Amino acid sequence: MPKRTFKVVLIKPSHYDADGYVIQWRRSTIPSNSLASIYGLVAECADAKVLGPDVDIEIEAYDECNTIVDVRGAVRRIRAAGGGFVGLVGVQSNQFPRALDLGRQFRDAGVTVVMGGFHPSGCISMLPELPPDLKEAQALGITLYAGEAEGRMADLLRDIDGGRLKPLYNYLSDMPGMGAATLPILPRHVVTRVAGHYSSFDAGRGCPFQCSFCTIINVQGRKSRYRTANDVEAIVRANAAQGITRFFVTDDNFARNKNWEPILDRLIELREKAGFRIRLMLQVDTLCHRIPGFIEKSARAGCTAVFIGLENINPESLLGSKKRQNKIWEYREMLQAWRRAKVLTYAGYILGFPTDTPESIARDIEIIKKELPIDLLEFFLLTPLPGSEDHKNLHLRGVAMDPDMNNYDLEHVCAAHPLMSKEMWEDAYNDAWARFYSDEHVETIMRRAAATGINMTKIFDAVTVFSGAARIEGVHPLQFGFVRRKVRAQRRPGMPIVNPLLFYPWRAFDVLRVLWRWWTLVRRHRAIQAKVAADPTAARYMDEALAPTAAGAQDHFVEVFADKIPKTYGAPVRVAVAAK
Ligand code: B12
Ligand code: SF4
Repeated sequence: MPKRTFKVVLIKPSHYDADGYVIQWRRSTIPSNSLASIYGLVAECADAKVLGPDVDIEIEAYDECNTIVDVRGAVRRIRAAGGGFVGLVGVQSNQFPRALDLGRQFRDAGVTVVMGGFHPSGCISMLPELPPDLKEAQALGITLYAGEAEGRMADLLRDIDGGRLKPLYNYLSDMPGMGAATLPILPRHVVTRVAGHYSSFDAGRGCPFQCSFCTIINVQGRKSRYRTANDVEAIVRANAAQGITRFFVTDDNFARNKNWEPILDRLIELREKAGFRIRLMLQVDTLCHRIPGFIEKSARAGCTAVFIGLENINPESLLGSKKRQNKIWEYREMLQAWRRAKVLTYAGYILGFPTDTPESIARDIEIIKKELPIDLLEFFLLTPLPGSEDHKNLHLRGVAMDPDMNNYDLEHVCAAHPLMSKEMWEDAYNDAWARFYSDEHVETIMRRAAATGINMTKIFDAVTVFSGAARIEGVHPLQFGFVRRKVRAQRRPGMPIVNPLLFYPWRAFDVLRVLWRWWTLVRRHRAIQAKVAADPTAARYMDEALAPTAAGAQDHFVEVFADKIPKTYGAPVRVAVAAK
């Protein structure tokens, strides 16, 4: 039987900056796990010859954050193969407009397009009907895929190949088990476009908590679904075979993965007995330090950095968003526990809860700087993300929200605030970055690192990126990369393609301006690092954040917020007394 090829082109779209250029870099800093998941699923179908013994399934994978997508080339290759499709992968709300623009170009060329990810899934899971933007996608002939694709990819490929593709696939009410789920994987040439050659996997999905700003629980559910230790080992071995041993574990809350211990034990075994040089970045909640052995085993398994959903220090804000599990009186102890394990802490901090004002935000950040031993703090604007309870409630009440999904990147104000105007809120966001990453506080961060044995090169790199990403590049550190690219012709539709004679001089100036600002920032941070290194007393540095809490004593900031902590809430007695 003559062979034929079915070409699958997977694209993880990026989104547009304020000038309408796609946010992309020579090297991105964080891998796309959605891309790895879908690649793994299609690769499995290719190996299993699900379209028949005579059909070779060929896959290309592109993360637009680190690769310029050649639409015409992809169309040519699909046509030359005689069949195939484009998968727009892991499309978040902020990436939806870009995904739609890419999808439109492929549809204009008559290519089949399927789009999945949190925007379609979140909207379909929470809203009474499809929002206009998803209807627009369908009108272009783009198929929407809501829910998870594990165990279902072969059916989709057969539908496409057999000309039976439906406009919508909705599996939201049927979450696949993760026990023997297909493993996420990307070929080495895709992984190496991420700085540090990090790959990723999700060791589980689902989170038991109920934060009202969160989309995850409504898309992936509140029940912990998890991979086995054997499967995690297989992921590590498959990557290690291509020379990749660094992983971002994308579980939103690895501490609530019911299988965390067997997984960590297996990784420890691979590191300590089989010599794998595994490095992990984990995401955890603020109660993880209470789980016996969790932090110690994470560190032994190779965890060098941890993202913590701190979100806020004001209990009123935390309660208002149903983040009841965050106990502020335990923050310092939890952060110190990670520090003892020599793991870098990144904490997410949300600005714009209903009682926030520019003054209260500034006050709270100063408190954090002084009292909490956080290495990197990253700021987000409270945003009604499609798929969250907050978004659903505003939508049902008919409250105005920004109609441009490109702005739902947690860096733009998308809805009104009761106490701050849009400008005040934006200023408070910009001020937060400047305030936390002031030279004075960068010195404190470095002194704390030197005194507690945290790797100084890592702290220098991380602090410099976090300090400069928002302020110099105008993007959140989670979207940051090295060497920004702006393609003249890839501008957001509706914005003019600039004449080359104007574009290239502007771009040259833009590059030089940004380089100069990075150069001055790096020099300042180098000088601070040298000052700390030259200080003979550096190892003995101590401050309020590093000091152990005396028995029965309460952190100053906990006393400040004592009246905001409900008496039934499990806070130590002193706080309740102070609240009277
Ligand atoms: C890892 C992660 C990142 C990583 C990598 C991105 C990625 N998608 O891999 C980084 C750090 C880059 C990132 C950045 C951001 N993120 Co993020 N991220 C995540 C996280 C924790 C895991 C993503 C993941 O791998 N999920 C597992 C995969 C397998 O699930 P999935 O993408 O839904 O894919 C499945 C299905 O949707 C479907 N599917 C998906 N695509 C396709 C395509 C086809 C063809 C088919 C058939 C099926 C299909 O099948 C897949 C397998 O089952 C999620 C939360 C979560 N639990 O998912 C947040 C999440 C996706 N991020 C979110 C946000 C807001 C952001 C940022 C804007 C935050 C910021 N200020 O920086 C930026 C966006 C910038 C950018 N350029 O990506 C939101 C998105 C919500 C929304 N409505 O848009 C989420 C849901 C978290 C939240 N706060 O609620 N993120
Ligand atoms: S703890 Fe994190 S993942 Fe869980 S509901 Fe809250 S924000 Fe979502």
